[in-house]
Amino acid sequence: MTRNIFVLTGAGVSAESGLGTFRDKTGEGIWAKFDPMKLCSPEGFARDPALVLAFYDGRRRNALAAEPNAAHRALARLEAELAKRGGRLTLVTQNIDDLHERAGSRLVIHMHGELLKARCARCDKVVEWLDNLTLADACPACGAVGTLRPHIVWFGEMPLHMDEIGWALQQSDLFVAIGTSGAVYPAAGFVAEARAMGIDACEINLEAADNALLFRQRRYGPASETVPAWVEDVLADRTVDG
Ligand code: BV8
Repeated sequence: MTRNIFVLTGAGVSAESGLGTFRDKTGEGIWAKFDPMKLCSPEGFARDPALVLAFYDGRRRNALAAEPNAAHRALARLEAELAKRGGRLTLVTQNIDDLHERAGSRLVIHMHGELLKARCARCDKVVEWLDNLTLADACPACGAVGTLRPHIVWFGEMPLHMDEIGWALQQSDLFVAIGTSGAVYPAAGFVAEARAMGIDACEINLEAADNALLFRQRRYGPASETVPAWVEDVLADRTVDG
């Protein structure tokens, strides 16, 4: 029985909840419409903070209006069931929505930050933020005005919780990537790190990701179907051959 499972999720797990992905083949992805360097980088924020804040305001509203789907719920169930059996699910997400939490997952590591939080550039405090975020807003912790930014990791910035992630990966006996294109590092490199440590790897995606060849097990289809089926197989101990 696989007991310590490390799951990395990407935008594909939230796609059926109506939240956009970034790079899908149809060319409809977020980065096909918007320039990531203008909207998802510290340089872009310095150049035009109002534009970046408005971009994330729209995504925050969408995330708050979205509902978790069967894939989110299946991962919450897996976490609870593994804990009952003395195992552990480490859920690391590249996503900035809170759908994993709203589906019932208790331990979610947001390596690219969280849309529903803001961070003060003056006192570095992270605060919950559910409304639009503007330069006129004051930091609830230190009172400074105009120093709040989304608590999100932009390109060129250090992802969060990397030490905890590295430790959890080393302790796992299965690495599973769900709904991610394998295009953004260092997350895209986790599978190579797992394989180098002799940890088995499984890809669950709509279609093969850029780094698909590194996965021994592969399951393709919409996450709302493939993830619940995979969780059933894990809990019934039927996943040895992928
Ligand atoms: C950093 C912010 C230094 C929030 C994002 C090598 C090593 C290290 C860094 C680099 C490197 N090479 C290049 C870099 C720099 C850069 C990078 O990787 N650039 C890429 C473009 C080449 N990386 C960075 O800058 C990172 N920081 O490197 O710091 C460092 C170095 C080493 C160690 C530590 C630190 C910071 C990266 C974070 C940037 N922030 N987002 C936001 O606005 O959302 S990244 C952006 O892409 C997204 O936010 C998302 O988090 C991320 C990954 O995208 P995916 O989640 O995979 O989404 P995508 O659309 O691409 O794919 C969706 C998948 O779902 C597809 O496969 C699709 O088929 C599938 N799908 C669709 N529908 C469904 C489905 N699957 C199932 N069911 C469905 N229904």
